[in-house]
Amino acid sequence: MSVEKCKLIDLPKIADPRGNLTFIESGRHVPFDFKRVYYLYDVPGGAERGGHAHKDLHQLIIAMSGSFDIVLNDGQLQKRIHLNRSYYGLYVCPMIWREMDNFSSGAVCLVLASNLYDEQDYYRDYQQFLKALS
Ligand code: T46
Repeated sequence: MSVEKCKLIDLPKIADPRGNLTFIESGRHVPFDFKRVYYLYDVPGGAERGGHAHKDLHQLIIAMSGSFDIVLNDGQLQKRIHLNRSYYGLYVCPMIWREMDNFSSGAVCLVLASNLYDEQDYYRDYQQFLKALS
């Protein structure tokens, strides 16, 4: 798995003078079926989240409101991505270390995940993550 596999997905957008609408169908607009939705909000200025990798989980990360940065790292390559549109989703494949920072005031980060929450799926120690890669 490499950072190159993580990509921005342009989600369908129905433009309307009454307000725009975006929809996501499991397995159709994202390259996996999702079983869980969670969101980060009320993130204080200067806070950092993430700091882990997943063994098997696929995720789509969307800036529903406001903006933030995600740094993706596959042990070799590192890429910083700024998310600030609710019609773009960042697909993150398994075995990618991610860190999130630079949250704007009022930012909401929505995540679609391919599986239910399982702490056993996490690498929360960077050295262990690197060891697993090698
Ligand atoms: C990721 C980034 C974007 C649950 O009980 N259920 C859940 O579905 C989640 C995601 C978390 N939790 C518990 C586990 C921890 O006790 O909530 C607490 C905070 O979780 P964590 O430190 O993993 O939060 P973040 O914001 O650092 O990371 C989360 C996701 O875990 C991760 O998959 O990619 O958001």
